[in-house]
Amino acid sequence: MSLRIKTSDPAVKALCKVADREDIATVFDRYQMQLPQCGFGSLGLCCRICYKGPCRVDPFGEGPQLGICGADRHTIVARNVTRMMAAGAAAHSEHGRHIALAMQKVGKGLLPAYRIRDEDKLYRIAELLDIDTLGKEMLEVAHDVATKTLEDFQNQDHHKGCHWISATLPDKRVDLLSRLGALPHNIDATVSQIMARTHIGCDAEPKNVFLGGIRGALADFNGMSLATELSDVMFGTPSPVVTEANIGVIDKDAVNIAVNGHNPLLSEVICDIARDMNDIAKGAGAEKGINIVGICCTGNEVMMRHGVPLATNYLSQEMAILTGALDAMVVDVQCIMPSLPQIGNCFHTEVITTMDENKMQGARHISFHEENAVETAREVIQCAINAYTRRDPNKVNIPNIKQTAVVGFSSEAIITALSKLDAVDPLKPLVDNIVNGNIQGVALFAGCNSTQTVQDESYQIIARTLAANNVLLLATGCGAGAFAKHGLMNQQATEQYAGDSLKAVLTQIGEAAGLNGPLPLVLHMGSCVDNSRAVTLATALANRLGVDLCDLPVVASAPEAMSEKAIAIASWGVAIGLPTHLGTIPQVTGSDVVTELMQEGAKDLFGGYFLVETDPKIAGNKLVEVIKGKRQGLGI
Ligand code: NFS
Ligand code: SF4
Repeated sequence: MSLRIKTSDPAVKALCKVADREDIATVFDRYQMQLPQCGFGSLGLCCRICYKGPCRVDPFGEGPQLGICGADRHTIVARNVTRMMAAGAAAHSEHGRHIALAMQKVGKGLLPAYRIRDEDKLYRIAELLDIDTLGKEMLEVAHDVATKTLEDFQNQDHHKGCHWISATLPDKRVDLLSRLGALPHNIDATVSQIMARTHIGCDAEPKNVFLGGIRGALADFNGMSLATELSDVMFGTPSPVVTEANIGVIDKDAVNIAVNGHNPLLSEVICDIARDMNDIAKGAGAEKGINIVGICCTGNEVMMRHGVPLATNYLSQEMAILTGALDAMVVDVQCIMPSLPQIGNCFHTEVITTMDENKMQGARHISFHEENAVETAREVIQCAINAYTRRDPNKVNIPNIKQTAVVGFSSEAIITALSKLDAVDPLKPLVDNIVNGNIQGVALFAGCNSTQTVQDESYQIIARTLAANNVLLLATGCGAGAFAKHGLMNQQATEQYAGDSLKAVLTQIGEAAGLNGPLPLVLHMGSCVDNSRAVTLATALANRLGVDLCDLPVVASAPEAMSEKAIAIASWGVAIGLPTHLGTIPQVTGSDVVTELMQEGAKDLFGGYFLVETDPKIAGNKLVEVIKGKRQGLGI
């Protein structure tokens, strides 16, 4: 079994045994059934853009070299990867739009389930977006901030860029992107344009197609920035909180509800209402009342804001049901496995979809709208309590595996911690330690889990290599989940793995911030949309040093990139100037033109580039070298 189950997570290994015993197929079994995976698809050489196809280009040069319409390998590969960037941008930006529209309604007093929880941040954003606040009520300001944000979905003037990109990236970078024609003027229009230009018989010049894709990736960045920032205003800006992660957070004596997906609009209200309904759960026999646990990015959202424990990350979401003690899994949007309802059927677990545009066969659907948020949350929780009464104690098997995780390091939280060292100039201690080399550089881990690798393994190996070399580590998304589950987001990990000078700095900041010890080895910045938090920090550093982002000793790594969203994130990472490691091979290698464009070509244009390396040990060392090179460039 160990060969078949591609994971490094002991809890997942334990639960796969249950799946075997009960003859339940999991993601790992379905992966095996797909082998060998199609070579044309893996290289990006299969085109299904029109019904004359599918067309495939022979990678060895022996069979056909052109699709029926005449498209060659470079056009086909460029169109495929560019469409992925657009899909990623659409996904993040839909999430952002949903939050912005909700905030607009909050501003009008129309959504009693929500309020403005971080007024300071609201006013800071208003200033950033150039919104006049004089003489306005707070709710009016919220309405105006949301309305101006929504202009990023509506502006038709090509000469005006999106507000959030201009507000978050260094001016130097915005100028460069503008000169390259890579700045989106409108998220929706950019996504539409990519779909249009990659239709049969349109843009067939691979570089032009790819650069159009980069504009889509920057639209993705804009969408996630606004999602992150407005979420903080409505739900609170994260600050450090101690919690636990991995499957052992499911409690046999409680009604267990997992929130899975991405958008905090529903999960926030579920957390609120669960407190009120605890007694009902106890009345149904659950000694400890209601236990909310998180999965994927919704998990990250509620973990960083409320300390809700994280059950698991993307690849192992099915495992939560296999414990036999999960009473309901409530999902919203994105990265939710369609297999969940079938696995739920083998147990008593209710799998509940909530978004009208995201349903699953076999799941119960309870339609969520911000206007009925409280009623929906009550119905969902009641459903879980009812399911609890049907739980079969003989089927309960919760591996007692969990780790302490200190999470919630928003850029504001990091600055607050630093201000304990220098209240007047909080960035100074960080800048000084980077300049003097105590901190060699910064690495942001982002992205998913994938069956192409061993779940969570590369994250740990690369992080340990970087930490030993005194690189400060940040993480989001399922990468953050991996670190939390494997005990790399706590103080012991800093003691164990950080290089001496990094340890000294983390200890100094942690002690000053009242943590009685160092900061955790990996700082949890949140969900995938929260990658923008890392950019905020990097921009502050760049501005402080008077350089552009591509000059900083800052790298990104997505060891298990999988989703279209991850492709979009990695692509804007490159576009804003970051060397960006991918641990899975992108489906572009069928075209040397596109492959070159993503590496040397991108480096010439943006300063950032893709670094593809599947071996985590080598990847870690390469990233250390990249950081050293950047330091040399800065003369530090
Ligand atoms: Ni990001 Fe979050 Fe996870 Fe990948 Fe999916 S949950 S938005 S896409 S799999 S990190
Ligand atoms: Fe084939 Fe061209 Fe149609 Fe693609 S767009 S499927 S290459 S004919």
